[in-house]
Amino acid sequence: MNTALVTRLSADDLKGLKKSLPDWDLAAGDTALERHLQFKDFRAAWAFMTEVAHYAEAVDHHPEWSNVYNRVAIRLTTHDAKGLTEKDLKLARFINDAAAEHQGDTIHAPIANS
Ligand code: H2B
Repeated sequence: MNTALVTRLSADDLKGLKKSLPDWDLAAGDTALERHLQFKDFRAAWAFMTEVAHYAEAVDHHPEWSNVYNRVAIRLTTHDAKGLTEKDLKLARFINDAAAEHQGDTIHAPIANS
């Protein structure tokens, strides 16, 4: 296992996240990142999720997420490290690219299935 990847991010790393990942919010006592997205319709949301799912499976790092029609709520954390690691940042960047490709907009909702 690549230990550098499972080392939790430092307090300084966390401070930089507002700038490097502006669409994401720190959650769960700084142990997770969250992003809420809205797509044109279910088809677009599902296409986005499919792309992310294939990537997650390939890198063996999986999002906690839920979907209601055109909305997707995503939480990233590294279970093995009980907090945020580089793996979450990498997945967040991939998700940002996939969301842009599928025209997802950031929404501010407590949870997608509320
Ligand atoms: N995903 C996430 N988000 N965190 C993990 O710690 C994790 C994972 N661990 N996907 C992986 C799978 C682990 O359970 C397997 C055995 O490698």
